[in-house]
Amino acid sequence: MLVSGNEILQKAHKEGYGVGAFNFVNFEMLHAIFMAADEAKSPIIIQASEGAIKYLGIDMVVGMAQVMAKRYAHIPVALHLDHGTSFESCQRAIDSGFTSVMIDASHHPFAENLELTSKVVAYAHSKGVSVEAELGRLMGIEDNISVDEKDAVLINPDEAEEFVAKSKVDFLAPAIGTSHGAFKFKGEPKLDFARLQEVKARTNIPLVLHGASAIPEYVRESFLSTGGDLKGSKGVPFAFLQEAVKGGINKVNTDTDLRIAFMAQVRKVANDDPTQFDLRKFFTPAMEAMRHVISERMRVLGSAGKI
Ligand code: TD4
Ligand code: CA
Ligand code: ZN
Repeated sequence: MLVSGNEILQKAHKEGYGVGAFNFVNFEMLHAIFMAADEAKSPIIIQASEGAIKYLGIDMVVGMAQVMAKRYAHIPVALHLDHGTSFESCQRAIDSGFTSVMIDASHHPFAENLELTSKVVAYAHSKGVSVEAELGRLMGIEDNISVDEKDAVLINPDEAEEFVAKSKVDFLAPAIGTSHGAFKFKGEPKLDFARLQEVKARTNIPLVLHGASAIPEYVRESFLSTGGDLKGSKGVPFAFLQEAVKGGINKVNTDTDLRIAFMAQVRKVANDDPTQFDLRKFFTPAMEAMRHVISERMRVLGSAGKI
């Protein structure tokens, strides 16, 4: 049975470890996540973006998640809406069987973000569903943040304290310098850990790291060696992920690493045998590579062995 996000993240918050929140867009990704959780004995959050919901249909997203949760009944798992853009989107997810939602209104002014988040919290909590909100902005690679600009883009700890107290939100995603995708940093990786610690101290709730893919060297290499192009790519190093967990991060959003690991194997099979067209011959090694990346991440974040 799917459990609420709170059930998984309150424990992680108290015991000081990070739980991977892995995105899926098909059965193969979902299966790889569960196989990894089973192997590493780790709780999981499985999440779908609005794009994934559009691609699969919301009934398929929830249906597959429920079947897998039942098949792996010993694994604590929450189904989370990633980057919900409106009250209606969150409401639809909740009514369809999601057990956790994110309302992402961080591009709105503080007061509007607070108002919209509070509205989602009221509805979600009446149904036993947990809510994540975001403060600050994820930085893109083009943004060369100067010291002055930093306070305008990254989370403000005073605001975080007020936001959490007033909205009663369950989890908060603080912008501390990550961005989505494969191109996270222009120069050396840099995150604002001091700001993170301040936000944790002021809010004392589970915090969420978006844009947390690491692009480990062997994953990059698996893609490059099949003729793939990842020029300029840079992820969040494992040591930074661990520092972030120490600083109070408990939910670690990971998608790009899974996509790259999976597609590298699809490319490899296509290169190795141009006559191959049995889908299973592509997807079996792809799932296997993804499973490996995920179970390794569970050990890095400290969620391995927690069930
Ligand atoms: O929230 N996420 C996942 C974003 C998924 C986007 O899905 P669509 O393409 O359907 O919009 C993350 O924070 C993942 O960060 P990562 O570092 O893995 O890119
Ligand atoms: Ca946002
Ligand atoms: Zn995200």
